[in-house]
Amino acid sequence: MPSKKTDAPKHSEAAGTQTPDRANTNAKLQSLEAFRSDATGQALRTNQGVKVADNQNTLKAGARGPSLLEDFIMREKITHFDHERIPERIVHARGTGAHGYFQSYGNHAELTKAGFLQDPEKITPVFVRFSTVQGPRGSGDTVRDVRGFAVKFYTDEGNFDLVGNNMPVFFIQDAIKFPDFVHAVKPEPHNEMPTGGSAHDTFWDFVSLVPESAHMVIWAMSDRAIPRSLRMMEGFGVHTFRLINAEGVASFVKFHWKPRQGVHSVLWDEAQKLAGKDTDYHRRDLWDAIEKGDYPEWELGVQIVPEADEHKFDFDLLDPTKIIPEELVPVTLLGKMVLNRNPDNFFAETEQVAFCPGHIVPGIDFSNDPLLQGRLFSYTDTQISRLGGPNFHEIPINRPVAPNHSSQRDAMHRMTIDKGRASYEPNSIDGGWPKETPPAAQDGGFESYQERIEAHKIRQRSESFGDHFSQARLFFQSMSPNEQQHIIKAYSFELGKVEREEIRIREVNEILANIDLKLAAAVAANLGLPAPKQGTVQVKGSKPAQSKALSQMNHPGDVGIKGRKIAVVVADGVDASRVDALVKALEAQSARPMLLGPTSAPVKTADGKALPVAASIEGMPSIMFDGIVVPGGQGSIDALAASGVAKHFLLEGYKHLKAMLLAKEAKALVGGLGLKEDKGLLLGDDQNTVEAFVKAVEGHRVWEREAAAEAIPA
Ligand code: HDE
Repeated sequence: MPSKKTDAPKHSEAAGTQTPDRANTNAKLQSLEAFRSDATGQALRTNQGVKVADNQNTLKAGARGPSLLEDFIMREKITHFDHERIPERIVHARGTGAHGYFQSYGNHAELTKAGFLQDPEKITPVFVRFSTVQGPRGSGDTVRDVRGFAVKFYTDEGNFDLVGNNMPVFFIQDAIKFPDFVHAVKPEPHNEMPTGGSAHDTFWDFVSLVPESAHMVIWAMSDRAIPRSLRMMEGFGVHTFRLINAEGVASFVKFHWKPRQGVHSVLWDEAQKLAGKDTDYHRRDLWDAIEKGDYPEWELGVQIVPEADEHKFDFDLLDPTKIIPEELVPVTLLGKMVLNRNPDNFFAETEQVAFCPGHIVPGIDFSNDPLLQGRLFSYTDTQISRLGGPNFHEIPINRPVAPNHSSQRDAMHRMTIDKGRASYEPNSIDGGWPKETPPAAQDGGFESYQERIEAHKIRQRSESFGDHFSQARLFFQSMSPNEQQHIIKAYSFELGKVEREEIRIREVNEILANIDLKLAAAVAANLGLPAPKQGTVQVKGSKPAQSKALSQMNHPGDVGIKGRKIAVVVADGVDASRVDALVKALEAQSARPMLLGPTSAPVKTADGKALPVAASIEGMPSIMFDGIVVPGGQGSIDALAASGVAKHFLLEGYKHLKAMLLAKEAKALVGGLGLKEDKGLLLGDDQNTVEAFVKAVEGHRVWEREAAAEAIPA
């Protein structure tokens, strides 16, 4: 990976182990949260604190009589219930959150004076919210979409929100186009369809008319849009920001989150099935991993560009449709984030958390990216209607751990009781407090970076934002052959759902042909359109022409198979000792094996004992697992061979390129299903075969199998 670390890496926590520090860290973090409430052992009361004697019956005139208006207990309860919902987010409505902490790898004072990046001993609490963009709150987790990756750092100098996505670019270059883009991608206005996806006319109409979207759209058609897990996504700040050190020297930076779990996706067929079989697939995966102690970790990195090099690139650093290829500027790792605690209450925390790219701390500043500049306005504005007024910063999940005193007063839902009479500044009545703090090297007041600007007031797009295709081409050409095929299929699937042929033709001829003629020809063939012979614009191409960091194949992660879910499929007649040995071997690798039977009832082992299972194969189909194990015992194999559901389970696992380990007795079953032994379909349960299986799970999917798996029914 073309990343480099400053200071020594702090991977002291080996996969699956807990350091003694962890309990301490959690205790420290929770001591900052005096507002958590626990009702254990407490009386049920009204909102006015009155103890309730009967929570089962409304006050009535006689047991069979009418209800009485005077029942303040029932009215209070129902009134509160009637107002339980708040408006969902306009975009990113579907989300899931987790608490954790950030720790710097060293002192990065040469880069920034931000305190949380100065001291490797300092633990900064964080709250992260991952989200999809298009769908409403109740929509499926695995739809093809961009994922939000928003992190709130509760630093002791104030909150810093890094409100990013799992893709490093965006659809548009100027904030004024955001409502148009969102109206186009959201469900269509006449019938509110489709939920959670971009495969419809208005989206493709817009993006085929707006070539600046080409780069982001190809990311959205890639496997990045269907992550295997929220734990296995990269995160990006997208815009160029500034970091400023104590001497006032600024550098441009792009923020990156690199997951130690690797960057992995599901296949499109899996994504679609999961959306039906388990709408909550991603949130459940994150929740379970944290509950089981498989804490996901990301490293925070930056690409650093000295101010003097601002114009050194053949794209504009201020253009949010561009990446800086890592070959040109490697990622310097600054610290790590660990997610180690699930929220206590979804609404109070995940729903009420309010992010804003404008929440920054001394040592960090913005660039003039016109998309970022628009966002600085939008987020606070939207919180006011979503959370009911300008005091949303007082909701516990949004409160800074840094002290907060100002002359702001009143408004809806004010919770602070401000003492003193002077709610203005300057004042002499309250001794002049609270007072300004002049900027300083450390712990000073916030000071904006002084940038010299000499310009006309003008509505214009900079010419340096004009190249829309070079980096889309770079992306496509950096993909592995499997990934390229997935992209071709995604465009073909989505455009195949577009009703208007003129939109399909425009996308193929005026967008795809400018990205890559082979891509355009393949999609055109799938749509029954003629292949374009040439593009519509001159594309200068990107240097380098390929970038390794763009392909997921180059992000395997470094935690082995920790936290990977393995289905262990058993039936009556299974050999208990072989099951036990396999489960132990997998657990030794910190994987999560789960026993599945024909039903949820225990199976009977070959020696006549009852073996409990966690679920039935019908309830937990193979799409929910990373690997499949079928232990021996002829009776068990025969029973599975006679079960349509079990055979479908194995066929689907094979089709989805999963690693599969089957006992030797299953050879005939495997052959009968038309499955072929390969690097990831292994027969046997000796140590070497188990090791090969572990390796195959680590590889995420058996990519070599993809062509052979085409013939297997979906
Ligand atoms: Fe957002 N975006 N956005 N966005 N965005 C919102 O804020 C907006 C953009 C992102 O988990 C909203 O609180 C504008 C880029 C995330 O709560 C809203 C523009 C990136 C989240 C809004 C953008 C993002 C949001 C809706 C173009 C990646 C979810 C609710 C100028 C860098 C945060 C809310 C969470 C949410 C506006 C573009 C990321 C309406 C105007 C680019 C992760 O204010």
